[in-house]
Amino acid sequence: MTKLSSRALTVTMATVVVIALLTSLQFVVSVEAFNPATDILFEYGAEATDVGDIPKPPFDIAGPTGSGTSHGYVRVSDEQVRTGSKSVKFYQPPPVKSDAERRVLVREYSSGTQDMYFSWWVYFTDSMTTQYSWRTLGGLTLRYGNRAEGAWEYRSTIRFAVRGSDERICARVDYLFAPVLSPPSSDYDEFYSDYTLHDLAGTWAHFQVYYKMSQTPDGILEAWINNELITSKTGRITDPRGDPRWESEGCYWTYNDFPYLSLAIYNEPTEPECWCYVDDMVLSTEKVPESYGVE
Ligand SMILES: [Ca+2]
Repeated sequence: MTKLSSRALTVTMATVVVIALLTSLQFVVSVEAFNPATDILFEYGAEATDVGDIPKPPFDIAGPTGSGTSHGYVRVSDEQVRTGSKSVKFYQPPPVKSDAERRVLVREYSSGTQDMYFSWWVYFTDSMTTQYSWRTLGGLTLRYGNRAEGAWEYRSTIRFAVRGSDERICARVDYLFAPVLSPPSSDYDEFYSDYTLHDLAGTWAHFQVYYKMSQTPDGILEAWINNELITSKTGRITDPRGDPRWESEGCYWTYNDFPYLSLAIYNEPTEPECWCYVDDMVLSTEKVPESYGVE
């Protein structure tokens, strides 16, 4: 009886050891999946730019876009940082805002690839929790079409926005050939997270999206907040060249044949003055872990 119990105990302990080994192996593998030396396509943590300057190396857009004069800006700041001593401040002035002032954003068109993650951290201030409106926070976007004025007709996206009277953060997917202009896109899904702007105000929140382009039904669109998966759309065509409309409508790319990164506060002209901070923006061929910061 004693011998049997001892054997059972030994087997149990061996099982525990094996499970522990497997768990630690999995941990090692998941950590090693991200190698900054080989996986990073683009990163920016504001450390090499002077406070008050426009973020460098240059984004294709860094600041207000759209028409009208603007007192809004995107500037390097030392007021709130996640890593190092600087971050990027997005600022919108009080109402009534010009078109330019309600579109404060950065975009970078050139560093991507057709299978990549975009990771960034945002510090929402209380100034952003007093409002209710549609608001783009950022993500990855493909643009294409056949219009003479730069092929802005269609988009496919995986990005974050804010919705509803409780200012809930959601991941929004625009599927292939979603119209950019009127009529508004109808071919999209929004996946609500448990987070509201109010929940996240005063903390650094981690956003990450994954866009795997494919002309056959094995494309992937995914989004996480603080490493919590908000949506995972798999088994879809995610490259417009895999859709017959690419040929029939004579489409071409607006920028490149891969998604571009964008970050923004983008809301209505009547919204109050608001600002937030962004740090540690990374485009990567592997998922970026929570512990990574841009030196
Ligand atoms: Ca930084």
